[in-house]
Amino acid sequence: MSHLSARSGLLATLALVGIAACGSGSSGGGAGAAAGGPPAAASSAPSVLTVDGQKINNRGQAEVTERSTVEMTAENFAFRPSVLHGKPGQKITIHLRNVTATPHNVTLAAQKINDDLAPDKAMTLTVTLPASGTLVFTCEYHAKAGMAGALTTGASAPAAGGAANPGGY
Ligand SMILES: [Cu+2]
Repeated sequence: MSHLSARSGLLATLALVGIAACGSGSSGGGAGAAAGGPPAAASSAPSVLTVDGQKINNRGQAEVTERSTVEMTAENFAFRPSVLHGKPGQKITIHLRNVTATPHNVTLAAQKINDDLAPDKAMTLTVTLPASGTLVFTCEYHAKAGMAGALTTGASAPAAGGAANPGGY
């Protein structure tokens, strides 16, 4: 994957694609942050972002400008939330929990991050938001399946471009 450079093209492609992997198997686990109410059953198709050629299964955006830490879960096959938006150059510590029975990974080559995450384990990693534009991270095992996320700054919030993200996270 050589497309990890910071760019501002996250809005370039916002496509709605049905994801076959969304079956009845994921119990959600009660990870806490999603206490907003039951998800709309049929009305909201999952959205998929594409940044620098990397497909991102979009499970919502978190605003982290006023925060130093954020909770994130690794699912099959997405990070939730998928997009972290904050200040240019801001450091943010991610508490990432793998809520699946599948090994996952976080790779952010530009920041020399390549960490595996075993099933039902959690880890902490600190990333730096880009000076401008958008930086993509992936699970190296499932990147082709769209298991990826983005760090973004500035006024162009990637998930806000279309009405494609009802309810958010
Ligand atoms: Cu994965």
